[in-house]
Amino acid sequence: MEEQRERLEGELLAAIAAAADLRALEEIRVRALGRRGEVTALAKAVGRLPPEERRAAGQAVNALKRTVEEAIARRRAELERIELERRLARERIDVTLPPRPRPEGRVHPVSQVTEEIVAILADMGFAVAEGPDVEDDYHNFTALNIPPEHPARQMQDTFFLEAEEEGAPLLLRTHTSPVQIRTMLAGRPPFRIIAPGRVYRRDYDMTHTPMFHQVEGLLIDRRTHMGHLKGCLIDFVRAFFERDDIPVRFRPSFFPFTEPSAEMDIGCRRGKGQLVVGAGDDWLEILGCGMVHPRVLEGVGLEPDVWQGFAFGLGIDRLAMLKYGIPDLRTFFEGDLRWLRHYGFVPLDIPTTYGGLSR
Ligand code: 2NL
Repeated sequence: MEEQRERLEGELLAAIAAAADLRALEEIRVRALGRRGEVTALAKAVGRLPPEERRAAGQAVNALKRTVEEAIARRRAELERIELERRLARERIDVTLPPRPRPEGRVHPVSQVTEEIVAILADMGFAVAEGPDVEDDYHNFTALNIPPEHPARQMQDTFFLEAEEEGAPLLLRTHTSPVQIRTMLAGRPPFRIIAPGRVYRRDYDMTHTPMFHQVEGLLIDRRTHMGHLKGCLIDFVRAFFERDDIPVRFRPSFFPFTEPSAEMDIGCRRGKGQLVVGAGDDWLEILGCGMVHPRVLEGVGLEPDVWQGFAFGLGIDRLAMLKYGIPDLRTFFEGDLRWLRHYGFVPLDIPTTYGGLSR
């Protein structure tokens, strides 16, 4: 039996040393120390020896078991270390490699400029209001004191939908004023709202597209006067063009829904087919405005002796062309990705409250 033990020890230690990986080592462990393992069998055989031999033989088999267990534990630690080193070598990454380019969209100049305008006016306390693009005659015209014979109502300006029933056909809104009418009809004064959105007119050339974008503002409160209108709009254009020395002037004008009405110009310089805003001895019209007409106030149930207000309207697309030097309005809506890559903005370039960009 002693002979058998020595042979087994030699074989097992050699096999353990030669085990190439953890799985091979585990197989050896089961073959030696498992329930039907060779060392286990030897231990069982001790019980069948004559009593005087058992003690020495038992101690020898126990010693063999310990020797084999220790050899397996050492080999396991060694194999684990080798495996770890192999993985560290194999999985090494080169942190100096350039990142993979990710496809990234651009923000359309109209969206960018809308966000800039909204950010400035929201800072002054205006809330954004929205409404439907498909409107009716009352909200788009009548409530705004636009009489039936007014040229703005006629076929060449307005897109009318095919009438489904008798009566006035629905139409595509020609300005965002109906949003403000709806807001005033639904709520109670004071009001301080802006309505950005798409508007539609039958027109198409270098500077007109049948769909374009507008922001209108409306403020209704007690004892509101033209000084409030001027202060608000001067602050607005200076924040928008990011120049606080920009020259401004108000010229008398006419809109059916305001009285008095005005147009606001900013200083500019023209020459060699280019236009520089914010300086020079020439003027550029940028928005229309006025004090809300008493008939408009009465129409939405407000008493003109108690509540007054001012309103303004501006074209977003034209302001985008001016601020970012885009020459042809028609290119805005062609959906050309090369155009968008050139004129578009990096996402998350959020306008700040003072009118600039965050970078
Ligand atoms: C322009 C002129 C303007 C308004 C829009 C308005 C709205 C209500 C009542 C009174 Cl609900 N007025 N809006 C007022 C003055 C001018 O727009 O040239 N826009 C491009």
